[in-house]
Amino acid sequence: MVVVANPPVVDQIPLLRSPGPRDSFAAVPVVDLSRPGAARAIVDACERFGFFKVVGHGVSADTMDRAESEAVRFFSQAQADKDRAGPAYPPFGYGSKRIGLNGDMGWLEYLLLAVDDSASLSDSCAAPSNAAFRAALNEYVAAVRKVALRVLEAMAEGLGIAAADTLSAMVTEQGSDQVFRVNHYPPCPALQGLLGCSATGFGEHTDPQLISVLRSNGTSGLQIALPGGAAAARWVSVPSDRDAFFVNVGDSLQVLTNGRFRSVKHRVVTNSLKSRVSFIYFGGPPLAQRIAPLPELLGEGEESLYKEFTWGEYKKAAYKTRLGDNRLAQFEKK
Ligand code: GA4
Repeated sequence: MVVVANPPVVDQIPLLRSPGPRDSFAAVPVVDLSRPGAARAIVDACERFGFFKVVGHGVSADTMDRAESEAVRFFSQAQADKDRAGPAYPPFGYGSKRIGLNGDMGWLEYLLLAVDDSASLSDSCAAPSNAAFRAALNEYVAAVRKVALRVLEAMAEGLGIAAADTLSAMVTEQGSDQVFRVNHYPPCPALQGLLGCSATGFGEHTDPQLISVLRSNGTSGLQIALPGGAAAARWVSVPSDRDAFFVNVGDSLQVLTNGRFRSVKHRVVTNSLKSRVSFIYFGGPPLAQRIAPLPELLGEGEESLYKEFTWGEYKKAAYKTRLGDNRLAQFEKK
């Protein structure tokens, strides 16, 4: 009898060219939230890249460090203990290597967690069960959410929208769909030095929500695609900064601004020597929220580039796609 073994998981993870010094995106826009002019700088960065770095945010290093060290402790447990906190699908908890429901794989393990209306991890998900880890994450989530709200308010201001809370209210309303993700990318020694390749940590994609706010432990790996116009997009590495946050514009915000802000394509490449730990807060609206260009942003005679949809419809459609698919395409008016 011939037994065909399943290929090892690592063989199912696509390879990427290892980033070199010349790929570094030194010109990443930096916005100091504590200074006047932040709103304009944010709008400019969202129009050019859909991505920027935030400093002057006021979140204490303690809050970040505590959450990070608890996360490191969680991921260093035996596999069987971590598996008890899963699976991530459905609905939330621990996952490893498999991303989404349609076959995407990455060299990572993660916790996918729901955030409730009061900005805490939702009680509906018991994982993680460790009280100190939960407390540290709750403190971090409350702080990062405030940063997200300040950023959304600054965006509205910079866009000249009269009601300052037009965007931020979408993620604070009752039933808003906020998700928190803790990612751990172990070093991937199997590929060290192999033809200049690294394993994909998290494959290229855009985020479906309004905005995502990311913080990592200082290990590089995040790359964004610079818009190339007619040419192919160029992937650049974002220099890591453990004291800063990085903000991605998501698909929903692209639609709300009728394409003025661009939802940024990004991915993570593994490091062959160091672990990367990242936290990402995803600000999404309630499921019933209609996602359509804000009337104030439409010029005279300007029409929406998109068909009408609700966040619930978009999310449902998103979970039928592969990570790298263009999820907005099916909602574009032809
Ligand atoms: C990308 C942004 C967030 O990480 C996420 C991801 C989600 C998942 O990991 O379950 C998705 C992905 C993300 C978009 C397309 C679908 C859904 C995996 C996937 C293949 C939590 C989210 O909201 O959308």
